[in-house]
Amino acid sequence: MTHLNPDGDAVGSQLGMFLALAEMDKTVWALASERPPETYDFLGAGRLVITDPAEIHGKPSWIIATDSAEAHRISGDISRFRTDARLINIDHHISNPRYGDLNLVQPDATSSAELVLRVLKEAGYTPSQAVAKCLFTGILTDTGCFRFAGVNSGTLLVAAELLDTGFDPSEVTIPLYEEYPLTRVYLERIMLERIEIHLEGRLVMSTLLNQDFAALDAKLSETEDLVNRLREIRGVEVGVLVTALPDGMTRVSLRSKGLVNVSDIARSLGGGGHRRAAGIRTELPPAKVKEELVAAIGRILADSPSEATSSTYN
Ligand SMILES: [Mn+2]
Repeated sequence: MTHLNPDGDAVGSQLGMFLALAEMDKTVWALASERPPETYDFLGAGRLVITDPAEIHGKPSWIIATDSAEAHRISGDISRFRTDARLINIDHHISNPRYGDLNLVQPDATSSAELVLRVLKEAGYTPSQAVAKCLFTGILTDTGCFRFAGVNSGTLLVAAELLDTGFDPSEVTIPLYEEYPLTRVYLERIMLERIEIHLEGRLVMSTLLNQDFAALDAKLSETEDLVNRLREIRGVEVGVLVTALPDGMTRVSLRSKGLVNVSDIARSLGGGGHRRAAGIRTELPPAKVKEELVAAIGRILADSPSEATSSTYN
């Protein structure tokens, strides 16, 4: 299992664990409420993900959730198995309440994929190329290709170990970063056009509306990591992308350079995540969410004035 609206680490961790267990001759299913986004078709194994729990025969004795910060964020209906199976929670979100019967929650790991590899190795498993590609995908996407805070020599050593299985890394990097669909570029253009500068340039927000996706025939999954473009602006402490979803809910993606702990802010509005990357799904309308965020982030930044804010923006 992994989380709803899966990102690269979610898909990579789930498929990596799934393929490895299959290679170890375990009876295993990969279940989710939806197939992984097309972006990850290059991993191949995505087509093995089932969406109907009725396809699972017998009584699984274990459920493994990877990269899911909370039990209710797990994608796919596990309720019918929950009484017989024990739940293993493998994750690196600091907000994870350790909802499993067994928990491997390590907030200092830069990806869940790294933790999946650690568990598999403990079990005596040596990664195949197929599994290594899945886990490498998780590491690349959750570290912004080794750029984000938290990356250390350990991260690179894990990546090196995966590459030593012999796959060509361009099989991962090209589909992930060199082949964006045009619709994503258009979404990015809309996001950039709608930039709102707050708190003297230290908070940048933008909004995508349901109509934008309809007009472009774009998918929500195509916005993955677009919000990073907002954080990477000089002087910005927090970048926020607010997306109005078709079901009337509002999705908020927050990225921080580190001064503001966006995991705390997300939690105060019913979400969760990491210090520098967090998300919220809320019933509040976009305008209201933005108002709350300006207030909350403004309170934090008021305590840490920056010298650089006086003249850059007005
Ligand atoms: Mn992750």
